[in-house]
Amino acid sequence: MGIKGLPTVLDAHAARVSLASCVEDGANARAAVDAYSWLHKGAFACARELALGIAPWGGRESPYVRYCTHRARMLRHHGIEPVMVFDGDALPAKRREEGERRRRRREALERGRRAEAAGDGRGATTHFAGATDVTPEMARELIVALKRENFEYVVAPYEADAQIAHLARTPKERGGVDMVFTEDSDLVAYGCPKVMFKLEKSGDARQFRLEDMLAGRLPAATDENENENAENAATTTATNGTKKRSNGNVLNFQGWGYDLFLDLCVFSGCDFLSNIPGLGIKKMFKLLDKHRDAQAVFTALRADPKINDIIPNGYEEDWRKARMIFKHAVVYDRNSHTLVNLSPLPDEAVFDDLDFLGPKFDDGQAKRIADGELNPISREKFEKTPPPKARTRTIEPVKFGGKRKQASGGNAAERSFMMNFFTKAAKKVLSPMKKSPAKLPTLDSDDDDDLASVVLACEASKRNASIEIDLLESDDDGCLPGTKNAPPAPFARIVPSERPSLLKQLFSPKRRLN
Ligand code: D5M
Ligand code: MN
Repeated sequence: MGIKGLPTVLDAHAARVSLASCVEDGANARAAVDAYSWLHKGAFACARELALGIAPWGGRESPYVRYCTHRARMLRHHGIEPVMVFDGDALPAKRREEGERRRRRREALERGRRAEAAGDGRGATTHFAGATDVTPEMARELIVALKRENFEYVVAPYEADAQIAHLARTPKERGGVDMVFTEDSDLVAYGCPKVMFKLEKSGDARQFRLEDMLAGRLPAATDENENENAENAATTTATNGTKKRSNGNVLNFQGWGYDLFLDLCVFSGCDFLSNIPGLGIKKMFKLLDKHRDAQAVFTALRADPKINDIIPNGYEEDWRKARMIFKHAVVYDRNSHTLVNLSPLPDEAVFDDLDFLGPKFDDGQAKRIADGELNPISREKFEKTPPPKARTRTIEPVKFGGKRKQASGGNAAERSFMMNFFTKAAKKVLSPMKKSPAKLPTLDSDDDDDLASVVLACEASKRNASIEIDLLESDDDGCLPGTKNAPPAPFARIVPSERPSLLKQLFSPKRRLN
């Protein structure tokens, strides 16, 4: 997934921000969300149920739908209107990658089943997480839920990444967006100017700006960023003007343009083309930084007999095609209701057949796909999904980190933990509707897709321990109907029979601070 080695490079150029702080001009911010990246996160936590084909949530909203709608509401709460963007059909160039992913999922499922049969709950859950697949039917379930709350969405004809890049290039008054939420480094390769990674339930995320990276600017040093980027200190200049020491781990893109950066992405290895064996992002960065021209780099590589021998047949042509996908993939334009290229094709036709960009098809059909009416792969009408059963409790308005500003001291992870604790504690007092026994504030990982918590949940269910469901700081009592005392529960955490002190939990050295 994504560009090989790029996430580490980007992370050094990203800064931790709160959602509240990244809304410029006060209001009306819009963000495209890579819906499958959220669906994957939501699905991880019920990976075992999905793998075994069981759905303890019955006819009610699934955990992955609830995960996504909760996050969408969180963005809306902070003044960022999300546009959920779904993947469509696979591009021909991605078939190899998709086949590889299918094989890995099948193997993980097999290993999970074996572990389950051997009574290894922890191992099984880990493997099942690796087997998690998100299907168009799951996406459709989410679309139905999004419609109910008037969230915008669009299903791409092909890659959601290109569709998101299209939204990022569209003027806001015509439905464009200011930023993008994803976990996929491809979005940067597609040229999205502002990409938010690692959105946490606290409302913090890691913000990356392409323009800053290409200007050789690092985000301003704060305690948090210092910690997070410590290993990546570099010769780049921080936005606050301070020089950073180089240890060679940060790539300084000063003087690079987007086109050269895209050359690097394609050379480094992407979903459409593997890298030349032995030549990863750092080596290719050095070569491109020296020659500043992809053709000159090809010439240099071919001039070395050892490298020349290992360059796969047809590599240059495949490289050009892969690069063209990032610039000219076929996307759906919601204004003209037609399929268009992400950016206009060059005047002189480079290839006779441009189907590798995504074969164009009937605009009317593309619209019905975009609207979530047709399955984007089979192009058949989706079966009607029955509405989820009504909840039994009054839904309280969701509060997202409402007390955040009052927090002081500690780093963001500690603060967000404390905020989670306080919002939960406050909910307990303010919510007389709650029938469940008072809950122990659990140690929330900032990263709620943390596999460890999934493993923990599975362990709990195996041991028939009592389970506290921590479904994304859910908007009702957090329990999936019918799951009280009933394992296995998605997003569950163990409520230990012996309550460790809160302070002990908070300052435990085992607690990972992001
Ligand atoms: O991936 C589509 C989206 O789905 C992208 O946001 C990443 C996410 N994805 C895909 N596979 C996985 C796994 N195995 N884990 C977590 N997230 C995943 P794309 O690479 O664009 O096809
Ligand atoms: Mn991608």
